[in-house]
Amino acid sequence: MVKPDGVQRGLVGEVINRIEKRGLKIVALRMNIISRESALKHYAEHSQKPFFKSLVDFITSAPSVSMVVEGKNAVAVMRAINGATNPANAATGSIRGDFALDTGRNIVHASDSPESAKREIEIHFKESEIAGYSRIDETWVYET
Ligand code: IDP
Ligand code: MG
Repeated sequence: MVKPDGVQRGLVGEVINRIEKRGLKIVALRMNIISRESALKHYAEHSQKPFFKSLVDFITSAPSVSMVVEGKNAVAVMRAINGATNPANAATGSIRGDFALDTGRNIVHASDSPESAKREIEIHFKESEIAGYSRIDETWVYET
């Protein structure tokens, strides 16, 4: 997900570019203002944290771009593309390491396990909004 700060800072294309060029496949994509109900579910694991209210307020404050991304080791690779949660610790070359300074304005979200990916996808997308397709470069990305 490109969070509202990423959208406002004109970084949607930059994020998508990095995902596509890595060889991962975007199979669903939407811009919208996330509902409070969805945001509360999405960040439920953080409901007892002191930053929870400001996080939910922020994520619902303006449009964000949600995506479903597939590919080999997609969860681990997406988290590496994004970089560490606190941008001060994020490697240069990652999105947060290149474009962010503050944990509360860290531009992107990615699921932290296949199980959380499944849970989060169900919050944000209907089955019919997810496209199954082959990318023409797949044999050049994956050894078969
Ligand atoms: P992640 O986005 O790298 O998975 P999580 O620990 O799951 O990081 O936290 C979710 C989001 O909550 C972070 O991306 C960040 O925007 C926000 N957050 C996490 N920790 C803090 C904090 O200590 N202060 C303010 N916001 C935080
Ligand atoms: Mg997380």
